[in-house]
Amino acid sequence: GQSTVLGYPRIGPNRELKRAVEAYWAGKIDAGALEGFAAGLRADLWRTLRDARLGAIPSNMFSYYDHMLDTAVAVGAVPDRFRRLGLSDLDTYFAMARGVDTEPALELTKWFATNYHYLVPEIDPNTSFTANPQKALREFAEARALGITTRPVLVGPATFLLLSKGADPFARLDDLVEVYAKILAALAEAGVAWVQLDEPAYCMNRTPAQISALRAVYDRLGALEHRPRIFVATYFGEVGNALPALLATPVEALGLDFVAAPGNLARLAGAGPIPRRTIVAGLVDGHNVWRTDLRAAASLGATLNGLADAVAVSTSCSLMHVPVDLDAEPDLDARLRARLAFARQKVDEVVLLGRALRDGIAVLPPPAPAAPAAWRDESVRARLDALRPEHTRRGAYAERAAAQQARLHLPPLPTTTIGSFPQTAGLREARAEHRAGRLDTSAYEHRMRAEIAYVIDLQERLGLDVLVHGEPERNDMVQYFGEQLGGFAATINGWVQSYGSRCVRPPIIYGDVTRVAPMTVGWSAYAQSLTNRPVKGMLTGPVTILAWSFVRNDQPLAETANQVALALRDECHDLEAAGIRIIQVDEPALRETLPLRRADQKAYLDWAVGAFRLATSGVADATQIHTHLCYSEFGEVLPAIDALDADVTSIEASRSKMEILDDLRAAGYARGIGPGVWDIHSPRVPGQDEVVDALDRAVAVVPADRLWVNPDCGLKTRDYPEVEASLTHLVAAAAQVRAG
Ligand code: THG
Ligand code: ZN
Repeated sequence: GQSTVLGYPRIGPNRELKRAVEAYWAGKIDAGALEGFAAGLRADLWRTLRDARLGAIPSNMFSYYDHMLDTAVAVGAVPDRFRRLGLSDLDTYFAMARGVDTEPALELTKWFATNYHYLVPEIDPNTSFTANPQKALREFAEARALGITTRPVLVGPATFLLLSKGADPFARLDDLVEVYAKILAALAEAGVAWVQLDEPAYCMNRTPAQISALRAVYDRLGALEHRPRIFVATYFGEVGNALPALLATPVEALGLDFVAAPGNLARLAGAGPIPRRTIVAGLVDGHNVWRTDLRAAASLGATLNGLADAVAVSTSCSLMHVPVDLDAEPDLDARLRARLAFARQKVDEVVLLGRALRDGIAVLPPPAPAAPAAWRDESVRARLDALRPEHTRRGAYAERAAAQQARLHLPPLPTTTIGSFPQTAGLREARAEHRAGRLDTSAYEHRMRAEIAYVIDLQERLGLDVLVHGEPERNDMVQYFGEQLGGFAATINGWVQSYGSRCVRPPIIYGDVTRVAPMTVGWSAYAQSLTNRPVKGMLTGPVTILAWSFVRNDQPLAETANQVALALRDECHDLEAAGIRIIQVDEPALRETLPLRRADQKAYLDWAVGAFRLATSGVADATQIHTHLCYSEFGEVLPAIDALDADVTSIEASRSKMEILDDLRAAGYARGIGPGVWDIHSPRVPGQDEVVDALDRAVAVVPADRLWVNPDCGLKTRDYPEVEASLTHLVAAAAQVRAG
């Protein structure tokens, strides 16, 4: 039985790569030191995989920043605006990733439905593709020097162009394939026996033209005289019509994800006999942290054995989406640990399954014990069973708006911020000292209250209408709730790459979700006690909490979402009772978990919207519900945004020049809206005139009594001088536009 993985975390067991790359950026180490360090990390990883007895070991999965960017460099797709800088190859690479003073970086966007972000290559009719296989060759040679023969991994040409931007990138496919042909020839020359080309973009709905283009690509590459054997990997969903297209080409191996898409089995069975081809079966979940049901996986493997000449066992996708090693979590509850597998443990599972396919299931260890009964909460389940439509419905918007205005007395074009204020080094240190037990709880609370008082006073001085407490007590908007909710576990070292050197530590939802105690009420009520102006309560919505956590796989996502929603509903009640008049429930991840296949999208949006409404509809008409969305293109989910039924929606808009307002109106949205008028992702302070321009464009579409004035995201990554200057301009601009 063959075994392999589609990829592995490159950050290192203790985020070593982050530290090295950031040290290089800070000028603390030179390029040679960084490269040597990276080579050491790669060598450690290959030895780990070899010692685990993994059958086929991948290479070229290392990246200083992002694998799409690496592929862009491998095919020469470096835009002129970066070439012109005249930097070294390494610095040109980092300039594309991070921008320089004179050139903004490539755009970052979501990698399918994961929490990873890739850099979007810029391709235009003049991009002159060239083959630069040096990175793949170098990694292959490094591993070979250790006695390990590896399989280089590249993003496939069709997916590469489908994920790029520019004037019709896909029209450049024929040119690009010639460059892949050169790369494959160079790899073959160096002794590479197998190459992996990833085509996950074919797990989404594709046009017949895109499907036939895929077939043409692999017919062409398959026909090369000197080439490695080709393994085309698909993952994150069902292959659909791409399956017959790929089976018609000469590629030697095809990867299918049987975790995200059990339907791939029926597809394969329906495809007729599959001679002279290896099916690489994604049986171990690369996108979640649970141990595999090895018996079920082995039995699926046996079924596949009957369908294809050869079957290899693999992960459903790269393991880069899970933390590196469960052994780094000695403090987790033993009953939970027994049910978990991180990347290192998943390699062992793949190896075992490969053995089971060859020698029979007797080699498999016993399954994990059943989940403890204490992880169930009957009262949460009873509440969900008793849910009725009225639990997700509020009064008519017109009446709500009147009741809210009678209580809030807001001017037209009310000004506010999204929630967080700068996370200063002092704040982070206070949180860390408290966690380490060196700062006692009362001293810690004293420190946080002082910060809240400072932020409230600052906002009053700046003249904002609706205030926030600034969230000094929060590390991350999901981690904070995960640490307090029952049924959630936090890791100490469970880092997963989010983008570049940045990582997150998603909590693990393992049991029924309960609100053990109020989570935010103390801080919000304290902030409200300092001012007569309304202070917004700040919560993270159920969809975002799920999207940024590892979720249970033993019940539908919708059920877990509703459990989280009930906890938030109770929190809303307590905030109201504490005198909070406005509650913001953020859903920045609403778009990112949208299923890849259109057929699955409606069901997702129905439960996602339902969970938000369950969380927010328990409040009085006079309590104003806000939501905030960011990080993505909202085109496909505009009707769902309307269906959230929030009284006010703030949304990232400053880069899209307010186009989102027309789009939302066209989708029927007719409640309060706060298009971001300051792009907080850049350190630039917007001038008053600039904000006035944006607002002038906005009032042309939205009546002034429904238009809010706010930045386009939280301010935690900015510093105080920028924030004070920008908010001064924002408040002055609102006053100028109000005065007409
Ligand atoms: N929280 C979570 N997931 C997210 C975001 C978030 N996914 C999408 C988007 N926001 C990703 N953005 C970031 C931004 C910053 C960082 C990570 C993801 C970051 N991380 C620190 C680092 O890597 O140094 C570690 C933070 C920590 O100490 O906890 O800066 O907001 N869940
Ligand atoms: Zn935001």
